[in-house]
Amino acid sequence: MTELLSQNEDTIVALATPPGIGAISVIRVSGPDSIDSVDKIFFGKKPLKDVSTHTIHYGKIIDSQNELIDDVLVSVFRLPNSYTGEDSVEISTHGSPIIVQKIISLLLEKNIRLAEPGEFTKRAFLNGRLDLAQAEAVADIINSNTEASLRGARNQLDGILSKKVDQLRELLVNTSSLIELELDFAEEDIEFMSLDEILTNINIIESEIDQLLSSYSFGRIIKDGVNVALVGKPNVGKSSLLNYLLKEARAIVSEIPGTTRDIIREELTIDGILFRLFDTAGIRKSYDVIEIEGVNRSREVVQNADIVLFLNDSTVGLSEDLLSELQELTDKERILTVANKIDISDTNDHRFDVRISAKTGEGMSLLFDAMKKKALGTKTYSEKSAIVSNIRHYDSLQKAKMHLISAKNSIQNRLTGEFIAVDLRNAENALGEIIGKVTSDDILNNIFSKFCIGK
Ligand SMILES: Nc1nc2c(ncn2[C@@H]2O[C@H](COP(=O)(O)OP(=O)(O)OP(=O)(O)O)[C@@H](O)[C@H]2O)c(=O)[nH]1
Ligand SMILES: [Mg+2]
Repeated sequence: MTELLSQNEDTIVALATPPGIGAISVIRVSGPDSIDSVDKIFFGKKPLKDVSTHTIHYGKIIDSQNELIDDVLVSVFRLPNSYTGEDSVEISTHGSPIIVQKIISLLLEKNIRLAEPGEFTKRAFLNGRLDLAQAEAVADIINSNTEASLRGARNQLDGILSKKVDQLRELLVNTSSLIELELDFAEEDIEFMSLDEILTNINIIESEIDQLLSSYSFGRIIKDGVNVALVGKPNVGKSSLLNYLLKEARAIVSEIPGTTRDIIREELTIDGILFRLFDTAGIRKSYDVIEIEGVNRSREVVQNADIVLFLNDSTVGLSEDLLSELQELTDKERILTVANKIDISDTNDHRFDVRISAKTGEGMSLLFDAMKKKALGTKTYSEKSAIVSNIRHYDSLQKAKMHLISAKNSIQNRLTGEFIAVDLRNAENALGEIIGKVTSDDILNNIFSKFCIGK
């Protein structure tokens, strides 16, 4: 498959570094004509066609009018050990958009076309350099903005999820092929695997899938961050807490209830995890149209939050009416009930999960611990655990699980091997979608169109 694809593909070019002015820019070329084409505009000690793979060469880029465009460094990668699995060249130029534009135009005249978004990585996938989950991890790595999200994406690029999925697929393949073999020998009445053994295998696979599914809430939080709604009655200190966490006077704080009207959104990283904080209007009955709109927005934020940080004034006590309203708006498990202003008067009401002072900072580390625990759950994952962080993978795992359940039903209902085998094959295909053993053009286009050009 590798050779065929490499020979049929066009040669593509794109700027791989961010557009604009920089110290250097890197232009990436990949495909069967890449070395020959660059040779037509590059003049160094020797032609690139004569250099070995993974070497760097100094030379000049000169156009057809003999004009010097730039002196550059060119890296040459020959198939199959390049990023894309094809012959590739990377041209490092001075970081001027004009130089980049001129060099790309010269290459476009040499039987090369502009790359589509993600096309280099798509070729890496098609040429077997990466599986699909790993290719998706490349995008996640580029987009990661916290240490935790980078670590998660790295784990996926290293193939930890892929390996797990592949193992499960293999176990399914083995099981279903034995059932199919048995069908071929139906006349002879030979049993290759007992129904009990089949059932045991299915149960093993199903419980592994369950584990992967349950890692999703963790994986998603690691990758995308946590939405935290700061809610409560007016004047309890929501904006004061936001300001304390951000270490700046971001939101207006006053002793007048109803100070905050609009949603204020800010990001905060705690221990490498991204928390997206939403300060909201204090929830109360109001006759002011603007405040009413603000309160409506507060409720919306609650519904979309992963954590609802329900702040109370400890000098007043827990707002029971608001707590029951919040419990109707969101899952009870998401609510963190917090007492604020303990510098004035502390409380021993055991219904508070945490007690803090947004003024003195007392209790903050306990608040952070509670937020992390709410966000990540109590289950811990090691660096080597397979973790699902992509909704596409999650959906495929659920599909696989559904087919396994259907296979178990077939066994229980004493249906013939054909039925069980079909369910197992379907489950196998669903798992295959994750790593790209089974894919459609739609899936691929959908994944790679989200990449940037040049990746
Ligand atoms: N002593 C003390 N005062 C606090 C604390 N937190 C907030 N305050 C005061 O409480 C008042 C209200 O604080 P805000 O942060 O504006 O309260 P809010 O919940 O954002 O109020 P709204 O935006 O009106 O809903 C201000 O006068 C703050 O200085 C605290 O921990 N201790
Ligand atoms: Mg406020």
